[in-house]
Amino acid sequence: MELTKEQFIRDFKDQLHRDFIVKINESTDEERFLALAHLIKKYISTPWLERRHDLIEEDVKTAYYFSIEFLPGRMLETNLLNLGILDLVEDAFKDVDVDFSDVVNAEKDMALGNGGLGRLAAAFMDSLATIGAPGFGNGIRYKYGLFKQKIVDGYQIELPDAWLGTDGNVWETKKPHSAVEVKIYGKVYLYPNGEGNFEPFYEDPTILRAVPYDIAQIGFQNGVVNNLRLWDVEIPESEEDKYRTIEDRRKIEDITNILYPDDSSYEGKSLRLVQEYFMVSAGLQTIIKNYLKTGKDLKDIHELVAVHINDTHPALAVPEFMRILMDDHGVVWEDAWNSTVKVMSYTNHTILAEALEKWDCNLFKEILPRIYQIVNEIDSRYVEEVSGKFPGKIIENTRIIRNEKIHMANLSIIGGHSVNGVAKLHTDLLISDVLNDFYQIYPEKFNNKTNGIIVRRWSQISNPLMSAEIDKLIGKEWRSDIHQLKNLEKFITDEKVLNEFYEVKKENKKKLAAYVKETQGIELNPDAIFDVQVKRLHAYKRQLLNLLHIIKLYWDIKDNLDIDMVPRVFIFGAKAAPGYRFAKSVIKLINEVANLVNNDESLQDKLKVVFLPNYNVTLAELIIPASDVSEQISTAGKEASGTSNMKFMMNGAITLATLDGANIEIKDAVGDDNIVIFGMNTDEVYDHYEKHDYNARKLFEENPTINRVVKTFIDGTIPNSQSEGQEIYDALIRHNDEYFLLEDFESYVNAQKYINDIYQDKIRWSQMALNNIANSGRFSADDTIRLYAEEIWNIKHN
Ligand code: H2P
Repeated sequence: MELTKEQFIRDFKDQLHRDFIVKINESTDEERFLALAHLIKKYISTPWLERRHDLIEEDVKTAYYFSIEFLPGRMLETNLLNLGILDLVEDAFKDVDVDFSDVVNAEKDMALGNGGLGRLAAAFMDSLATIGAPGFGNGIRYKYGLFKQKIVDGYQIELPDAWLGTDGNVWETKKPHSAVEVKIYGKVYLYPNGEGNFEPFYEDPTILRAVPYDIAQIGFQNGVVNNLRLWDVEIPESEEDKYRTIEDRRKIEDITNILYPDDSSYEGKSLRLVQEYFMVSAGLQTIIKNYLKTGKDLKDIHELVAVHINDTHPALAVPEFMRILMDDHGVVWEDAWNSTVKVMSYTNHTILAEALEKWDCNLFKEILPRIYQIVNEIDSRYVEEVSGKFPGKIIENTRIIRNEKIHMANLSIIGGHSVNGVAKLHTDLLISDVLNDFYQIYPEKFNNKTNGIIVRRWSQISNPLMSAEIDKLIGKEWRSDIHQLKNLEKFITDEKVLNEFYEVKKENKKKLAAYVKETQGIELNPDAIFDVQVKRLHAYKRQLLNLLHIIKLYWDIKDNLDIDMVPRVFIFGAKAAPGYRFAKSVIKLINEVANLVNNDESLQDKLKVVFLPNYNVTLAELIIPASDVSEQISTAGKEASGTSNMKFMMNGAITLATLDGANIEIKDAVGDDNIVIFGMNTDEVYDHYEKHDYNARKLFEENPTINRVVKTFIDGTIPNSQSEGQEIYDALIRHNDEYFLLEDFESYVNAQKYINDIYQDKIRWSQMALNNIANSGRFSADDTIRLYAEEIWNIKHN
């Protein structure tokens, strides 16, 4: 946008004055942040408004991305960068003597997500706007984001993340006039309406008011502003008499209170299903209402509307779309179904059975009586359509209702025209294994879309030092055309350049070390290798394998205090789901091993272990630029894609990885010499499954290193963790090590030794790092989303 520094300073002072009646030098950082955010909203209000109107008026096909998670983190810098005024504002703040980074730090993380899934959804919002595609988000405005993690005595403690504070989210705009009603519970009766359709009659439903809050999604320096719409629940005025006590009201308000309510109880399960339906119904009603403004026939809606089901949580979009078309607008089943399948598409994000949602029919029927009828009908028509054409077993495996459960992935696949995995290997596994039955029926629906990242955020915003270095070498065009990073390859033998990149990394390490010192009181040596694993804590991601290796190093040093090794700092960041006991035990053990190691002077600082609490997007922005080694060590076949792996490589960390998810594509991008691969591949893992021949106890008994390391969990070496140590020992030995840590252990240790060796050759290491940076452009989410736009949604982009 066109703006001078002087004009900006005037606008900003004005905004502060009007919002808070303060002068700039008396204002707090929070006031400054809020005023700046308000000013940004003012700058974009016209394109934001026009965008919506233009799309409706000009009959432009629009994609709607439905996701139960959106994880943008802080938005200030991204918004300024995308508006093209980040440098200008930083500069202006210097002129008025305000520390810009303090203003940035006044923003709370918007953490309406768990990990990669939600972060990807937020990235796609940015990319959609950046490629100028009409793509809007739909989600839930949770009052509490993902819990805030504290570590007390080594244990994870979960505190509510009241990110909205008392004044709400500064980026959002409440749109009460666009509220819609959503019906749940009650009974439903169908009366034939004489036109081949039914008129439903609802008896005693619970009626919810869904109120949208819109958040602008600003494209990168292109004037486009898309919309992310998050839905909040309220009690409709007409229903107020029904809710006389605070307790009654709370039951309704709870619906949008928290992300992923604990679903171990019936109430928790019900709440989750209500959340899913609430978001989907409110979103779809609005989409259809807007479509009708074009004056076109509803049976052609697929020509202007695409709806994306991000993971199975929004799968109710399929029957809800049918319901609205049929019940509210009288479209007959066949036409409604034809449109629904053309409108819907679905992304699968995991092959883990636990994450493929299934709902108990009784619970489903109770909460969503009309939707249940429709799902039933979809299911029986499906069976009718495929029977005789495919073996009974395949039909049984793919139908929606089976064993009194509703299979949401099956609903998404049958009810849509596209199913995609999120990395090549993952899609191959869906096709060959997990969804093979479906593949036989609908091969044309399957496609791959390897994940991507917002390259601007993970370089220009989070790593300004590296970005400046790149500018010096190849000019600034890479900032808007990431593929130009490839030009860095020219410098791969230039020792001066390599040294400079090494120094940049060291500066970033010092910055992280300062944070660790300040928050944890642990001193880190910036010449040590910073070896990092940050991601959701889950057994398949194998943080425990990392810990086994740390224990091995601990014993190696204790055995030989003169051991020749580059000092190593292991850094972890990970939240464990509140009900996930094993994951919490791993956190406890990492922390206790950290205590043991960090306080043992005999190790002479050769080994340090840091667990950074409350890992989130903001912390990632500090950690990733400071990392030397990127731990991507999941059991082959289990990590659908991974996206932190892409962020690390872009920041010049060397990937230490199994052949899993997008690691394989990173290897293809950088070449075998610039990545360190270890462990079993997917075929070998599957071979164990087939032959049932894995024997962890044997490895434990026959391999002295494994034996010693694993026994460390139960022999008292690690203090204060007897029961957790026993639990981990049991998981590995008594329960036969589900994720093959012990089988991959040797190979992992060797890979780590190799890392230790090459790090000593500074030039070689820096070459590898530079190669990674130069080849990271292919993981841009802008490119990924272009493929979604072209191959799945058929929407236009620039
Ligand atoms: C999940 C997968 C990742 C994938 C991401 C986005 C569910 O994220 O496990 O492999 O990259 O979706 O597609 P996560 O584990 O980080 O919660």
